[in-house]
Amino acid sequence: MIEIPQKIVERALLVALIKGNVDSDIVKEHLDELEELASTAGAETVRKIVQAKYSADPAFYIGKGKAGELIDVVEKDQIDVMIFDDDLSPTQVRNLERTLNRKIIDRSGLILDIFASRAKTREAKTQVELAQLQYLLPRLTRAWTHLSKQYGGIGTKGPGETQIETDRRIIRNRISHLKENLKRIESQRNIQTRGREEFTRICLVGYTNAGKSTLFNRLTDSGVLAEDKLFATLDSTTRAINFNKNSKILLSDTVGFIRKLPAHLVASFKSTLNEVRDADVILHVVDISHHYFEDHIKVVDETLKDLSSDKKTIIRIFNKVDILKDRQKISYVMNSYENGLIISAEKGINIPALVDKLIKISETSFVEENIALSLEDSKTAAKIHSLAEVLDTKYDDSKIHIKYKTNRHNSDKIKKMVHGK
Ligand SMILES: Nc1nc2c(ncn2[C@@H]2O[C@H](COP(=O)(O)OP(=O)(O)OP(=O)(O)O)[C@@H](O)[C@H]2O)c(=O)[nH]1
Ligand SMILES: [Mg+2]
Repeated sequence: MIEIPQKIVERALLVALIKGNVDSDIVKEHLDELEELASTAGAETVRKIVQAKYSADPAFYIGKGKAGELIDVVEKDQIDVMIFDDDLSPTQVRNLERTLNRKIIDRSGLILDIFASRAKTREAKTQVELAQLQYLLPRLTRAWTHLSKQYGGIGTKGPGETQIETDRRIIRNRISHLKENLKRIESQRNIQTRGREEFTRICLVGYTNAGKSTLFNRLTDSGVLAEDKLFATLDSTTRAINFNKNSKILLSDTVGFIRKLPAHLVASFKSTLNEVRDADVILHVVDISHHYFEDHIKVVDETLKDLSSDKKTIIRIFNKVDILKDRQKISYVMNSYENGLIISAEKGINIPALVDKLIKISETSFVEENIALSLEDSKTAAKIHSLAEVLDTKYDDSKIHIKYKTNRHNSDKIKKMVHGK
């Protein structure tokens, strides 16, 4: 008989602080989200603890007294790991680990772990490893400083320090190596996307699990992974859609957002997030059936601002209307949010209205323009050919007159090139 090893499910205790006047309902909702993240990472939540405190304790986060109280709890509930809804300092991690003798994970560490297990392509794997090492580096340093200060003495000087220095150097070298790799991958991507200038670029963004990939599949007939897990998508996928011959659209599906997305992740996912920056139009997918959907909207809006993409045309797509119980929300969002559409990507509800909207956008996002260049300026003429569909070229004694059609993004580029010099 073959014995199949069972997958070990870690038992988790989740911890959050209610700081100052923060609404306790919101903290509980954040803990529910942390539970989802924990389950995505493969842990079972056994208990959740909320501690009210004016501000976080610098040494123990929840306070030394509270940490002491938890010694019995983690023993009785056979807890393997404690997960905190905030980011912890290296000192806090060390103190908590010492007191409770359990693995201590913070929110960024958990999200990085999920990203690491989800990354499939070389690009995503490189991006995640880079973020993980950058997260690790200061922790390595500070944990050591802390240790040597507190204990000093034998074993904490000399060779020990050298070891840490070596580790840090190895990590730094690896970081620069990964950055180089990412640059190379990014330049390959730029080559691949050349020649697609006549398309209107539309990008799906939204809180994780809102239904972006499901909608992407519905609109493009693709089979990208869509599942009821956080961060199912890490890589962007782009497909052309031809609703009719005047509308040329490139639709991109990309990584989801979440509150407190670790800064290192956002930084190292720069090239993936370029899909958002380069888009002409953004479809912001919202799970309207979620109790806190408006908090999710805020998080996404803030992230778009960080990506300098909040001034683009944004259409809010309120998804999952098929499972919406509180029907009053429909009139509420229609009155509160301009440019919104209520759909179900899974059940296909209201998709034709969305398609109509996209066709209109892509038809009107093209402009026809004329430009006159000096006869010698063949460089700019060649550039126009690469950025636009050239409809007509005429020569007179002193000028080349080019009539072209392109999207607004490239039209701006061309005008800058011609008039800006
Ligand atoms: N009931 C219902 N479920 C939906 C709808 N759209 C998507 N879902 C479900 O919601 C879950 C998440 O869908 P995805 O399309 O993977 O969501 P996503 O936004 O791409 O998520 P990430 O890539 O993880 O950020 C899946 O289980 C889908 O089946 C919908 O209109 N109605
Ligand atoms: Mg997805």
